[in-house]
Amino acid sequence: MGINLETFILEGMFGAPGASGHFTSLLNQITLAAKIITARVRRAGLADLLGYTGETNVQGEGVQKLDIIANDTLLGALRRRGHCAGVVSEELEEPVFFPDSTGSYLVVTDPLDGSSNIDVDISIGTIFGILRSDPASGKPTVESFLKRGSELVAAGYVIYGSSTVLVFTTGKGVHAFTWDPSAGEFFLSHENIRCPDRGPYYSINEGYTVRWTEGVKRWAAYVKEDNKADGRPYSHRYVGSMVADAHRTLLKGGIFAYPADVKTPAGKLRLLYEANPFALIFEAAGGAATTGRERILDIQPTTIHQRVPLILGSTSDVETFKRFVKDDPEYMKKV
Ligand code: AFP
Repeated sequence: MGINLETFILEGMFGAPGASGHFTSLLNQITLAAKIITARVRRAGLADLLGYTGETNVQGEGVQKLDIIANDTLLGALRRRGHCAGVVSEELEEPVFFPDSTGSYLVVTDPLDGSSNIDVDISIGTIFGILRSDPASGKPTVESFLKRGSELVAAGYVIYGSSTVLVFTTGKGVHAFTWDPSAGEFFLSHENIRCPDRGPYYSINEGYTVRWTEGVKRWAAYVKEDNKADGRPYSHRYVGSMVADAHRTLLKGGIFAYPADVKTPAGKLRLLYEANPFALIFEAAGGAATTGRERILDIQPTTIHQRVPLILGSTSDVETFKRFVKDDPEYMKKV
């Protein structure tokens, strides 16, 4: 019989001397939310859950019904056992605090990433990161969330793809669990994932070529050159759901890039709940994550919905990208 996620988490807890069980319980609640969201995603077309609500979120994007469902499901699960003191969600302008909580954990999340792909049955996902709030400094505030990614105690994502897979790390190993709908359990399917050192895919929105800085243009030309010795040209893949593009990159190798460009020097993706969780996962799997200039996990956040250029993947592919933008004066230039 396979190892289910709950057993895996519990066994991890028993191996941690002095563990209170709160962290394990919190992870279990996130798993519960993932099971509920999976069920909703799988029934979306049947249950009239698709389509826009007519509202816009803090990023000015259309809010879809499943976005709201995923957000409410996660908040409900996290509030339940009192281990989580507050949440920053992509869907909410301000953090949510749970005043009754006695817990010392904070969660950052994009409850449903890639939601413009919902209506066309393309993979979407949930991203989460867990921080520790310092109980000695009283009730958490907005500032409590403004911590470097290197301070995350755990991070993970759930991809709702051809199967549902939950991937998480506490910063050491990266493990994936595949949802078995007939058993109603996540079973360990990939233990100690290692991101290959290079290639064979590059993943970037090629439609924005006109906005790229010279360094990014030269890098994109380089990965498409014919050079058998180092595996070029790379194949292009771009889903437009970061969870799907990053999941493929983690397992197969290569590079995912949502770089700075001349229109958006700060990039599009969000530091706290998109870039940081993936950066922790990639580094724990032997990969890398950078803005092109700086290691993602070293960035001191200043606001909760801050955006950041994000390049992640195989270490040698990320290094190559960095070389191309190193002396590019336009890259991340403040306007
Ligand atoms: P949506 O949630 O609005 O679909 O955005 C998805 C996303 O944040 C991320 O998952 C993708 O990698 C990226 O945006 C795609 O953005 P572009 O459409 O600009 O390439």
